[in-house]
Amino acid sequence: MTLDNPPAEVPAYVQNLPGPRRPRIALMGEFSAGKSTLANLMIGSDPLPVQVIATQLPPVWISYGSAPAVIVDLDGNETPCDLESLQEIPTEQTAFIRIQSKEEILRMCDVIDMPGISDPNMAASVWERILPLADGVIWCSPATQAWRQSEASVWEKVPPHIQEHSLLLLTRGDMLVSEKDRKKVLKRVRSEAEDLFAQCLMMSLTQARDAEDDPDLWDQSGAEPFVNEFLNIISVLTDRIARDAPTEPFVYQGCEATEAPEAVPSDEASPQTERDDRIVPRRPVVKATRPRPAPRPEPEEEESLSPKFS
Ligand SMILES: Nc1nc2c(ncn2[C@@H]2O[C@H](COP(=O)(O)OP(=O)(O)OP(=O)(O)O)[C@@H](O)[C@H]2O)c(=O)[nH]1
Ligand SMILES: [Mg+2]
Repeated sequence: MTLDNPPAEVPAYVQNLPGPRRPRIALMGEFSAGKSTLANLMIGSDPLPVQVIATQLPPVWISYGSAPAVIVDLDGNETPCDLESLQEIPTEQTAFIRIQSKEEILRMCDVIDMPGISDPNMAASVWERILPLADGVIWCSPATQAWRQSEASVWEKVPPHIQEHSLLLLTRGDMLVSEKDRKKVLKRVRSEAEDLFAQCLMMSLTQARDAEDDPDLWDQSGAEPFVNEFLNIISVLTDRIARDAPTEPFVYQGCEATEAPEAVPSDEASPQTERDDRIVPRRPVVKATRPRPAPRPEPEEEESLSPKFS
């Protein structure tokens, strides 16, 4: 299967996916673009190795739950996966590694951390066969060399129904020297790629990761607009899946979807709430044991130790 040649039948490795069906967001981009850093930032518990130079990982599919990690091969067979010794995974025969975690964001969506698109040591088929299972993509492209021709030529093959629920995220915003440079790069990339994504945004993943209880650093990182766009996409996809689930291919065949996707809590305190079921990002929240710094724009009751996306 390739992007030009989608599968005629539901692949074996999809038939045993545990329900419920949630929107699936694939993190894609070139080698070292920040995909795993973003996955860890979104999920909040660092389930993924970052910058494992010697290791080529197959797609890592992260969903809500507590089952141990497994390697799912192309026939749908599952074998236990030791996350400490990922080096030995034969990527050609592997569909994906499945990890479960009980983090809040995973109640809203599955996250699929993909290998780099132009990794010379890994066949493109390793990610191409998983991409059609995604509902949307966050494409990471380093701001210092954003949106190269090699990225554009892969993206143009991605089906429009995935493109329209996708974001182009320019990572490493902190590596550009000035605000003027950041605006210039964003303007250039938007002029080239705006029509191919729901939104193009820039942020610093490392600043957002390090923001912890520092709302200024969180704002400076550019994370807030990204979180809002991301949550909008999840909201749209959740509605669509609820509507289309009975007829959708690749979904429930062979697995029981006993539980409907969970309703996302609304923020009753927010005056900007446009819809009753609108999902609202959780911003960095001060640890309960620490003194609170300056007044926060939208205080939240929930405790959290790090910035999260839910
Ligand atoms: N300064 C800076 N460094 C970043 C940023 N995002 C990621 N990095 C760093 O870039 C390196 C690679 O990040 P990864 O998240 O492993 O990249 P990846 O896309 O998962 O890489 P592969 O899976 O190997 O393709 C790590 O050292 C990150 O800390 C950012 O926004 N700013
Ligand atoms: Mg990675």
